[in-house]
Amino acid sequence: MSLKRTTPLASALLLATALLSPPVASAAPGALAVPDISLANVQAHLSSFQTIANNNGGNRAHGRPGYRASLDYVKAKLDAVGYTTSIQQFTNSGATGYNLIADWPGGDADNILMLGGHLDSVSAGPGINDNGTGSAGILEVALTVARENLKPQKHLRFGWWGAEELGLIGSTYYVNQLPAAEKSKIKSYLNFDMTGSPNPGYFVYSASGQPSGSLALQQTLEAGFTGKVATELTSVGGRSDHAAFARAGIPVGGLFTGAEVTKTAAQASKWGGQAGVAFDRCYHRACDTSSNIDNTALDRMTDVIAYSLWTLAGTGTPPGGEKFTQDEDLNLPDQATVESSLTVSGISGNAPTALVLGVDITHTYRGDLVIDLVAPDGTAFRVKNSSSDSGDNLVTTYTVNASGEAANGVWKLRIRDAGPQDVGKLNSWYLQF
Ligand code: DPN
Ligand code: ZN
Ligand code: CA
Repeated sequence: MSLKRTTPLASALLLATALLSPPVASAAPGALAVPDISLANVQAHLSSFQTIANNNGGNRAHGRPGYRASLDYVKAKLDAVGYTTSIQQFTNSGATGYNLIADWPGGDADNILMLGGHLDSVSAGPGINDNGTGSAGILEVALTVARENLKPQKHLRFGWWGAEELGLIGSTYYVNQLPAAEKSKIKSYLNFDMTGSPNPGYFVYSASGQPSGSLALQQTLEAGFTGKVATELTSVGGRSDHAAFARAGIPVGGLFTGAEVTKTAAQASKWGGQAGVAFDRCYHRACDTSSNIDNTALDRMTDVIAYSLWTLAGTGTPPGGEKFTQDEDLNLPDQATVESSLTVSGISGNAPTALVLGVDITHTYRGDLVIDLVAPDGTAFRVKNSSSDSGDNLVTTYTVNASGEAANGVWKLRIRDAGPQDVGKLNSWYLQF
């Protein structure tokens, strides 16, 4: 939570403004139909992880043979369908650990969408829900990308992390060894850690629950459940592999079906299952086996992994749209609203469903900022609300469905500083059509 003080008057103003705010923009649905991911195939990966654990002393933990066997299984599947894979080695607690990185050839190398999850279990058990589920889910989504021969606008990368259970070791190693220029190419990271809990909840990582949480990613994930099941936001903080990405300033999001926390009566009436019982009673225990899975949750979660990828990857849209940049510096005074203009010309028709808005803001507390993109006709698209995110600068991109707006004309970035004390400066922003 924020340590900043908000006066009652400021709270009332914030609330009033929130009620009057335009709807928050979300990523546009992909032009291609999102495939239904085969539950049977995901289950087959889980049963392979179970067999690997059975044959290797009952676990798939860092430094144990069951981990490496799990990695070899995933790698072989990806290699067979055309991924470029690499094994990254690190040392922790006197044992060698491994990350598996898989790149789908093609797409914009400067605009990477990355999906990941940890592949290791605790040593107490086979780790089928934690995190065979996320590992198998992103594997089957990656295999579906290959099966459909998807040619997205963005470059797709997948990561299976080692030694998460020892303190997020593998993912932290990966992010820390990346040169700054490589880090900045990763525009979004989505994390999937526990997606088939036996007494499931449907949680989306809250954008305001951690540094670098992305409202656009949160909303895209939420949209994937529309018409299927209600979701709740959860503040996962630094409890899984998105943490290192977030620390590096990369926008993050993710899904979770719950671990040791108990399901409330309200959640049980909404989602079914048992109130007063943990989402996963076998969390970090020997009983986290193939039978410790709710298949409905696993199916829904995996389909939303696919939804997020197909929605965010820019499928079906021609690559390399024209980019317009406003480089003029603009001060962001305390508790004031400012606007910066950008003239767009020479584009025929309307803006795209996935108009990319890039912002580069220096600030001492970015949680203060409320940002709208205003179309030439005055329509405002909210891309960021104020939050308790105490991080400083805001260097990120948002995707706005602006297909109802003429592309040509004067666009504005409207920035309101909604919290006392902290101030900043807009360095630049751009629109890519
Ligand atoms: N990876 C587990 C942990 O670190 O405890 C489970 C978990 C994942 C918990 C995501 C919270 C959020
Ligand atoms: Zn986990
Ligand atoms: Ca302020």
